[in-house]
Amino acid sequence: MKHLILFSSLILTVGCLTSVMVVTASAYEVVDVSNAGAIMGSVSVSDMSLKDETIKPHRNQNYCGETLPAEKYLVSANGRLQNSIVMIDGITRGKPWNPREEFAITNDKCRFKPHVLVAPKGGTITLGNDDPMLHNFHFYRMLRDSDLRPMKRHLSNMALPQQGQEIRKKKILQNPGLLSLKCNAHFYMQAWVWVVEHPYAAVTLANGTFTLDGVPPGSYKLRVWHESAGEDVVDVTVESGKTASVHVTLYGQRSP
Ligand SMILES: [Cu+2]
Repeated sequence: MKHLILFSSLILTVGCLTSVMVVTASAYEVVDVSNAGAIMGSVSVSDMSLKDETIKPHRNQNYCGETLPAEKYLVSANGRLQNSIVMIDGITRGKPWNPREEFAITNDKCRFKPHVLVAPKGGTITLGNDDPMLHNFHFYRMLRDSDLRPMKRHLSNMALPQQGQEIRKKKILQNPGLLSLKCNAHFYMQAWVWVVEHPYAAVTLANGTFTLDGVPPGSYKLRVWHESAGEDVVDVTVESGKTASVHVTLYGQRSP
């Protein structure tokens, strides 16, 4: 693969596991950004023939439908990718943000909504079930083994058997990095949460575009990740009062 990816600026090795954690030298600091610039752009996939999978649920079809979109490849007509995560790696100073922000993920007709989320370390996430059937929220922390092969480790598992049920959780967002969310009752249900330590992260829209504003002038590494199309890191320079344009093409498969 073009880019052998390290998820973080510093890899922590614990035993034989390499943890997917971004470690910064200090906590995020809010500074004056009156001289800020912005980064705007898009994420594309190189192989425009890639199509999303269609899932045939093995249970609860009467409520959830005979078929469901896997949402693994949501590609616009011009090859741009929805649900890519774009973030500045390792930035420690910048615009105000609220790390105590609250987020929600719900079950809706056997799909997690939203499918991809960025959320601040230290925030609170509300897990909800809108369906009249049991779902569970099984979070895994995404890791690399000693050969940098992807693997995952159980983080938390909560069952929500009743429609309308909600659970507020802080523990889920305690550490930075990528989380995978599965439902054990419906094998195809999948969502992703990237826990971040700064406000410079976004999920691409249906047209594959993103905007990061209020960025202090400087040179940065911009990380782009997509669950099926892989990952890349590109250089970007932000100048005061200007918008840097970044267009990233991913190569249609997950990074090694
Ligand atoms: Cu489920």
